[in-house]
Amino acid sequence: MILIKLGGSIITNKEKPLTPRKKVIENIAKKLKKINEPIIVVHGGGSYGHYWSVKYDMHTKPKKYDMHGVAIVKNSMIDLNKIIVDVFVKNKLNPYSLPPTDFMTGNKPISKKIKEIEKIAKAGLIPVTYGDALWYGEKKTYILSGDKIMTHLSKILKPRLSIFALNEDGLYSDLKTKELIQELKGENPTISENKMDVTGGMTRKVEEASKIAKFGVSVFFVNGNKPERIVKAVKNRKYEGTLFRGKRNG
Ligand code: IP8
Repeated sequence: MILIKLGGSIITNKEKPLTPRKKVIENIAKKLKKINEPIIVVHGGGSYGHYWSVKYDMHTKPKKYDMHGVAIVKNSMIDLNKIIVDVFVKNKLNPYSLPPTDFMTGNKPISKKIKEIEKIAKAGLIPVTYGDALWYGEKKTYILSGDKIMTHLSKILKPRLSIFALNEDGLYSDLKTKELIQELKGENPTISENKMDVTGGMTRKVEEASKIAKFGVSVFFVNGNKPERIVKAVKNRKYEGTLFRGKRNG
């Protein structure tokens, strides 16, 4: 079982509201066809969900946000999910769209439902879920990041690998020279911040990747613009990206 998160900055143009990067999604779909293992796909919000979350001042903390904002964010994520699922179908993949309401209650994952997602993947469908605006309870809602979903799924399903497809080659030790960190062994890199992500951009990804590695699951950060790198990572070929090696005892 392989988990793949398609970051919002890879599937959309983050500079331009509501702009999908269809060609990139298509290139990724073509490469996913080469993976002969069950996969689950999670995608981010990019210039869909994040654009509206910023406009309506919605964040990951459960609060009484503007309900119209909730409706609009949710609707925009359905639109983006539909674009991805359409591209997958056109490329002869078998996506099975699942909003996170299917396996989350409040901010907790429902273990039984998540185990069912694994069965769906093993039967030959590709469950596709995404970061979303979610009901929390007591008139509160919150933004659930796709990165957090990766952590929930990794904890319960212990996939062979969790991959984050980014708009970068991986993590850089130096932003100017773009020198790539090939492997992280528990140390926490310093990340420069990104302003438009309500869920925390790269900092959040590194945080979730470190948690996932602690469950004993290896995590790869790879460049989604070069989707053959996803296939290489899966097939244990020489990888290009950043590896967080899975460790059971911290
Ligand atoms: O881009 C957040 O998902 P992420 C989705 O994976 C929304 O953090 C609705 C902003």
